[in-house]
Amino acid sequence: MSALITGSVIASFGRHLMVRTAQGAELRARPFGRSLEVVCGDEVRCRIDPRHEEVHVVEVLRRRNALWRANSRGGAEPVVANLTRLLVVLAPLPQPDLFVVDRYLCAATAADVPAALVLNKSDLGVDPELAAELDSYAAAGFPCISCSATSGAGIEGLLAALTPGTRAALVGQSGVGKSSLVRRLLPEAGVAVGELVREEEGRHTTTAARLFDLPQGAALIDSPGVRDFAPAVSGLDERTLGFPEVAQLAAACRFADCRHLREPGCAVRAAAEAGSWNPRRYESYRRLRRLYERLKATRGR
Ligand SMILES: Nc1nc2c(ncn2[C@@H]2O[C@H](COP(=O)(O)OP(=O)(O)O)[C@@H](O)[C@H]2O)c(=O)[nH]1
Ligand SMILES: [Mg+2]
Ligand SMILES: [Zn+2]
Repeated sequence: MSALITGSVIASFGRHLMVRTAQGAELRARPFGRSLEVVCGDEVRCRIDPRHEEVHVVEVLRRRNALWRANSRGGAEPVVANLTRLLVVLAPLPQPDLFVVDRYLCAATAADVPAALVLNKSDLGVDPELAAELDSYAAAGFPCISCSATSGAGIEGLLAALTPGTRAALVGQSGVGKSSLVRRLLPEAGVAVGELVREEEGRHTTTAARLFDLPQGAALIDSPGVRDFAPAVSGLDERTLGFPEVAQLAAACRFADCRHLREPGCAVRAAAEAGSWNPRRYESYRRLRRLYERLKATRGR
């Protein structure tokens, strides 16, 4: 017989995991069985097989929450678990895809995790158009921390958000500076996932994330850059899809089941047309609505 131990998953790359035990040992592990989905941030129970020197995760303890994304079949896949905050990172360069930002925010709302934006590379300057978009986000309840991993400007604002006990995940497009921010906050961090990556060579993997403990008692999860992201259908509020502005405006729609597209008397569409709600955010809502209906249909098949 082998012992069962509990630990935290501090790195995940596909089915390659790093588990930290309560004693602080870091063990390479794999999920036991095909159906067990384990992600960075999970609390797990492991079985150590001393003969084969293998560690198997046999159980994922109940998650407080998780960021769920939709896969191509319309199903839900966890990305990271047990967060207290989602930080969606963007930068003047690469050109921000705000529709991706929006969809991350919707996933955070679905998970009931407070989200904020981090505008990195502030040293490159922020054009008025992007500044106006950031104002819209702030009005919707998503404040923005502006900083530069390179120059260090504004880093104290990011640190202030990482109070003791916080567990925040950095997500966003590749190249926005997520890993650079971790390195700025924790210069000795390096790229510890490298080891896990090599083993997986030649295989298709979709998940890689790494948790770092910060000296002030917060933890930061760095995640791989994405080109696109869609929140899982199952967790989204059918009415609002996770847009706080829709939640607020929809009270004045003529129909209780308004989808805020072509319906007569739609207060959401009216607000976007009048410009009292950012029309780009409304367009984002419409796109997510189309995706939502498509994924739901796929899932139902
Ligand atoms: N100008 C500028 N470049 C940055 C800043 N932060 C990161 N970069 C650069 O952006 C590129 C991508 O950074 P990286 O941390 O790998 O992005 P990630 O894909 O989001 O993890 C690198 O070439 C960094 O040197 C910043 O604050 N200002
Ligand atoms: Mg990175
Ligand atoms: Zn409506």
